[in-house]
Amino acid sequence: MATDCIFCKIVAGEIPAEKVAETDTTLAFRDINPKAPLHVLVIPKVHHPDAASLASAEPQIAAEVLSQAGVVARQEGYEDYNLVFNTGAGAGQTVFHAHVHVLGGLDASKLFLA
Ligand code: DGP
Repeated sequence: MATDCIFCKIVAGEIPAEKVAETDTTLAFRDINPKAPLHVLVIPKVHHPDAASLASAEPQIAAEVLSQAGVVARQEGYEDYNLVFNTGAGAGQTVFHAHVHVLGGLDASKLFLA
């Protein structure tokens, strides 16, 4: 656990969150500031600063995070969804504990990359 990491505190139960799924190594909870009809964050319980760092250090857990993103989307009723990994402050990352945004219900025609 990293001190002063908000997501480590959610994992530890020190900060409440609306959890939607949990495995031994991952936690999924609703984003506090949703940007889509479905907006869930899937995080590893272990602290790494971003998704690529997690994948380099613990590829098995990175795979579990990705797998859980799909599980959560389908559980919430979305077969089609977007996964976003903001990496670095310049790219909008504000919490430096690896996480993937699971976004459902966005208008695909309005996406940056569409
Ligand atoms: P990012 O910009 O990729 O670092 O996204 C971090 C997300 O985390 C952002 O969409 C808001 C969300 N968030 C920040 N603090 C909390 C919190 O305390 N609880 C929950 N549920 N979400 C949080």
